[in-house]
Amino acid sequence: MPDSKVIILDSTLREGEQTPGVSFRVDEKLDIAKKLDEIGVGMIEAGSPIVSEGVKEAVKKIGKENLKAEVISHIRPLKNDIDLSLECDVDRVAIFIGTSKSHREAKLKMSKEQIEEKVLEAISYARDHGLKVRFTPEDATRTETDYLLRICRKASEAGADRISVADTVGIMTPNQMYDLVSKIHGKVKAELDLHCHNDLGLAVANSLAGVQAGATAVHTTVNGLGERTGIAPLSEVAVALKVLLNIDSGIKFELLSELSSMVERYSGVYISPTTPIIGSNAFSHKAGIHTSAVLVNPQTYEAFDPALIGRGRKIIVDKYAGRHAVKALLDEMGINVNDDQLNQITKELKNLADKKKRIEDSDIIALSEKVLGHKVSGEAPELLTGIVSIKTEPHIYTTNIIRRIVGINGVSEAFETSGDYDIITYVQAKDVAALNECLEAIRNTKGVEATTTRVVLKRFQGNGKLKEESKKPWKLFG
Ligand code: HCA
Ligand code: CU
Repeated sequence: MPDSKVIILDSTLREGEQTPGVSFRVDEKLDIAKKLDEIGVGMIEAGSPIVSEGVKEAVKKIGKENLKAEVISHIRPLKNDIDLSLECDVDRVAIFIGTSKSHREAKLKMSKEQIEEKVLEAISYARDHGLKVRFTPEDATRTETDYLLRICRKASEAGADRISVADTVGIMTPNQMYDLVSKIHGKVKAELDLHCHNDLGLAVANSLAGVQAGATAVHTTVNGLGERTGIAPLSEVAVALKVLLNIDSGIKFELLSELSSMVERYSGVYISPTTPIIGSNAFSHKAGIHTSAVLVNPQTYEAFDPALIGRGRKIIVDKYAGRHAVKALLDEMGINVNDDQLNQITKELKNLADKKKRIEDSDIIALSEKVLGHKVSGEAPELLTGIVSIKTEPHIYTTNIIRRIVGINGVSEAFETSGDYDIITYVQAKDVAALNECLEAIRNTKGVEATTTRVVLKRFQGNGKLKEESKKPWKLFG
């Protein structure tokens, strides 16, 4: 386990697979586990082997992979579940059982004492067989505090070196979480985990409050997957810990987007552009007042520097754009204008944007040529061209996927094709970073299963006699 102040436990493979509609294949689980290990997660909750043969196989494969991260199976306090975990070569079992009144009475039909006995028995059995143990009082945040403290203390004394404070239905406020974790922290020797559900959108805030009260691990899933509205997303917890509390969780931030895309593809659950940290809009600035300030000092409208996670900022130029943003874009394109010309271009741009959904670089060039009265294309920076071959998921219509892809900035043309790949697109970008951003957007498109990209080094043209239109993809603008 990395020597970090707060450990991230990722449960994409267990809690995440409890998301409605999500089921990972064994090879996908192995891919995700390896990526989680690479990104620096300290503990991986790989699944509950009792669920199915497939889950068991995945836990076993991950258990035998020799990852740096601790591999955990999530189980009931039953001898059989522990035996299965032993077969899977996991490092630790997480033994969970409901402790709140409603869980005791409606679900388990067991008394407080019976639950306690079962838990302690299971902990001893697991410890006797060389397993590390975490104990999770499920629905801890709705469990009577005195009983919660008692069962946690006894579990800790029996050999559970971690206890998970499970906010199973996400009903805590950060202040309440802080108070509860402080109480347990003061009375129990075991290290504390936080497992915060997001039913009221407070999972990240509650996790941070729990850390401030002394917890040393936070449970997350990639993209916030999980039962109902999921649990705290890995990227948000890791970056918020660093940016707001200056706490290192050992996570390599620059890999967050890649991991998120992988899990989007394997889960079929796609994040919104407004998702913090990894959403496509996270560092875009649109309103004129914002962009002009950001161009002088990005701090004015950014919570943190996007470079922290290996991303760049984006200035959106459309009807909300002011002169500064337009000037910055024109500068980037190598188009020189005086003040009057800039005003005129900005005005015409706003008119155009009232009619057109998306403003492309080609629109800016056309407007500039109109206002300046001469060709500017020659002054535009040379573009990188990529040819992207795309495999799509069989259950989504290719045409629907193409429609989404042609809307991506930088995609100049797309073809539905026969053969190995279903779609071929040409993409053009001003530099490698922009090309990557475009490729990432393609990979993140719903229905895209896999992509292969070739960057064009040299270009040769045929005589073009039969196919006049074949020149089009290579025309840089318009
Ligand atoms: C569940 C239980 C759990 C357990 C959390 C934990 C919860 O969904 O079956 O073990 O830390 O939310 O209580 O995910
Ligand atoms: Cu949960």
